[in-house]
Amino acid sequence: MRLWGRATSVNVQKVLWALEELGLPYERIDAGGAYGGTETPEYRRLNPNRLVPTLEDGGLVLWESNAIVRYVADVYGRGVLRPEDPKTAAVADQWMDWQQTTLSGTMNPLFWEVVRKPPSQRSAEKARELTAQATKHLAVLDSLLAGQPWLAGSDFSMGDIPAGSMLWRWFTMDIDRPELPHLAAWYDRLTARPAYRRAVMTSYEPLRGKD
Ligand SMILES: N[C@@H](CCC(=O)N[C@@H](CS)C(=O)NCC(=O)O)C(=O)O
Repeated sequence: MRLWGRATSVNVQKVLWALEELGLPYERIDAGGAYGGTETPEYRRLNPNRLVPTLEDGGLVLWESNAIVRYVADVYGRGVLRPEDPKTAAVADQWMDWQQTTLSGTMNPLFWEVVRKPPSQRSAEKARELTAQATKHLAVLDSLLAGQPWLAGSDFSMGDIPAGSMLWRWFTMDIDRPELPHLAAWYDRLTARPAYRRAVMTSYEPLRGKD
């Protein structure tokens, strides 16, 4: 398998995490951000959006990080990342869509406000507003996790990967985080996974904006 995308991208990290969980061999090619490479005709043929990640596997070319995680889970991770029970798999799917349609809508702007913008362009008020919005979404996870260890139920699954990938930033960004004890306990469980540490818990200093 060949994966295009810089390792600092949260969307690339989802795929890396899934591959690492399953111990699959892969080659990663730096692309996007400071590495560029996404505007070439060759890359555009792979991914017309000119974004990362893109995965190539045996003639299949796939983009959209969550679709890639689903594919990897389906083909290489049945019963490990993709729950065997269709109802449990549907719940895992639900949380993956929720991350893409709901959580990332506030977490990405928050990361830009606090980390990616040069200090002179950051607004403390905007950061507080975005933190409050993200907290509302994360409180949904906190309530769920009061009664179960993982998003799809009793076992870790692909459903934990998209939202879980965003938690490293949430818990390390310079913001005033409210107490969400069950979310924090889930984060602790994630950080105990070697694949999470390798794929997600990496420095985002190269992304920090400077004046
Ligand atoms: N919905 C897409 C979003 C992809 C996306 O926005 N990727 C960002 C990195 S997280 C990107 O390629 N940005 C331009 C760049 O890094 O050059 C996915 O989940 O894969």
